[in-house]
Amino acid sequence: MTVTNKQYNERGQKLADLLKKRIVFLDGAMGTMIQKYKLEEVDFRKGHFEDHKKDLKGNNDLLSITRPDVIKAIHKQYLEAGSDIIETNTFSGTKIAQADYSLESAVKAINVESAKIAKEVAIEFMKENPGREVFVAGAMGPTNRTASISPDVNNPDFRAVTYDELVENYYEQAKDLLEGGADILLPETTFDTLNVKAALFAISKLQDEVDYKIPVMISVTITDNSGRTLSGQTVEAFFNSVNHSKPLSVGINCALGAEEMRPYMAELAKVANCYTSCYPNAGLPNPLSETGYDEKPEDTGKFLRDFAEEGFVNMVGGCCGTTPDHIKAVVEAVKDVKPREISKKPLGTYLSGLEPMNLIPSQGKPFLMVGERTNVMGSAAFAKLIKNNDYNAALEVAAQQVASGANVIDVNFDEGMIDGVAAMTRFLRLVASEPDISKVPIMIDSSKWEVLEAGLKCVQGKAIVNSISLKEGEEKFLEQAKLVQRYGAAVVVMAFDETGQAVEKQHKVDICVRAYKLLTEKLNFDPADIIFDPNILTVATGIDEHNDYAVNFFEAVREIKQKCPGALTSGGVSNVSFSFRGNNVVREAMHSAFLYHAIEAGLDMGIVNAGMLEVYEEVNKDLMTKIEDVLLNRRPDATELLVEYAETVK
Ligand code: THG
Repeated sequence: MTVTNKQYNERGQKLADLLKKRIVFLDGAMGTMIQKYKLEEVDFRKGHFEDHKKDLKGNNDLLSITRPDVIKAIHKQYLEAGSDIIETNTFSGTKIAQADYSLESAVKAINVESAKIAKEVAIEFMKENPGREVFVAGAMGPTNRTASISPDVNNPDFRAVTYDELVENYYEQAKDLLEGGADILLPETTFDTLNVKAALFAISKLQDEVDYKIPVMISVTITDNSGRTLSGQTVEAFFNSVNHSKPLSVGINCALGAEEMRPYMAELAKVANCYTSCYPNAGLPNPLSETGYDEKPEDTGKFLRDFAEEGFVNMVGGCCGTTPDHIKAVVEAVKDVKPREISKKPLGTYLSGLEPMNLIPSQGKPFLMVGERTNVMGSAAFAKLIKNNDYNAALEVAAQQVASGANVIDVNFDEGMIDGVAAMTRFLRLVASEPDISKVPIMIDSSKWEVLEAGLKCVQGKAIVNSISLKEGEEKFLEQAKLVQRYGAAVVVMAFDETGQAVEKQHKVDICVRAYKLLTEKLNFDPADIIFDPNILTVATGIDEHNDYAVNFFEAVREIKQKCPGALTSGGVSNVSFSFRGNNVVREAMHSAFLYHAIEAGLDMGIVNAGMLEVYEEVNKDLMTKIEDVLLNRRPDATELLVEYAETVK
């Protein structure tokens, strides 16, 4: 993630200046152009891979090494056609992708050489064309493996690639592209958001190691008219998943022609608070045409002009099937249209599963219900299913929570007999293949950092980490928070500090204010991604010191909302009623009364048993009075009276 205080270097600044002035032009397809050279097996081997055991024809990235003359000529043609940005010939420049050819060893050279030759062409072009500023974008393809989809239908929790492998591959590629001279990094043709999140994680690591701000452009592929990525996300859900990286631009490329992309570009333009890009294919594939695509340059130009006039785009270019003629036509059609104005996103918390889940205060945000039942600590039944390895039935629990109205599901495997990392990984991978569950964001719940991290490596959406705290001091807290930010999640911060769990209102508030300052000042953490949990503790226990526990929570919420602008508050609601275990009538009524007062104080979300909440107004008046006497600590004998009453409604 490039949340950094560093400044762009000279190239990045020039690009930023250009984007303020006008629509910027990308190049067109590399593959289509390579095809025109009618290259043979020898061309792919020339001087470097002569004795390689596998066929190399079609491994286009190698041409940067074996036929740099061809790749340079193509770059040059695009610049002459009017492209401001050319993409390096590195779509498959990862060990994962090169494994198909047993050419993992060529990856470094592919990236460094490709960036070098693109840069050479760009520099030469600028010399010959004073006044033109052109840029090199280091292309980072999606690889040929998906991190959130199983390639084996009979084995839905199998993955052909892990998040860690992707991070390692992308880190290497990004570093080598910069070393070769790329001005921009461009993870593109994203069909699985988890893959691109791994790329963004890698870029964020690299960002720490370079002394300027790296411009990052992200491009997603909307596979068909469902308007979703291959991994099932809508455009807005995707945007919410990647916006933590503070990209220069987010756009759409490949799979569709401009005409089919229109509704998705419209949607993206509406939600993106950064620049937008669009580089469509030359229409839909036509197997009868020579290049596989047959949209005429004028038509691509016409469609993209419409996008420009509608204010959908800041950058346009072409993907599969497009040629320098297409780019020329696009430039001609679009050059005098003013660039899109970046949308101002209202302050809010923007989460996602397959679908977006936005909490926007200025738009009357809803109270978010987080389903509590997929928690081995909170449900004996769920724990039993996990221990018995009955993951199908465990998924059913999650589906029921969502069907009952949970807007998010809390997932927890903290139990001595369960391998938390393995269970979290397996469960979340299975959840990923159930759209009825994975449409909502996930709250990854554990007291163990390694389990939280295992969960973060499985979710393509913008998730919530539950939780971190100051329990082990500031250094650990900030270290974990920085990682949460890099993974692109929101975070629950519990009101714990070095002295333990906060019980009194003032202690709760002080911890949250301290955490807020640390997160926003030291890490530039988005306040809307911070969710404070000031500890819902059990009342009516018979111990006098517990009588103010609910009041302390309500008052802490009220003050935290004031002192930590933009941050949210949450709590585990069912904790409050533990002393009435076994008496669901009293518990459910107590939960609804608790929520009524907590929401009034400003609570934004609660972990609840979705579908098992009494409607406040419908609770028996006598019971409600006794419950509120307890919650609001209105009389010294409140507990006694409620316990007495509870006996009658068991
Ligand atoms: N804050 C945050 N996270 C949390 C909590 C919190 N996560 C866990 C917990 N507290 C919230 N989740 C639950 C889930 C279930 C119950 C309570 C809290 C619960 N379960 C019944 C019981 O134990 O009696 C059900 C028993 C059963 O069905 O077996 O009450 O505070 N950030």
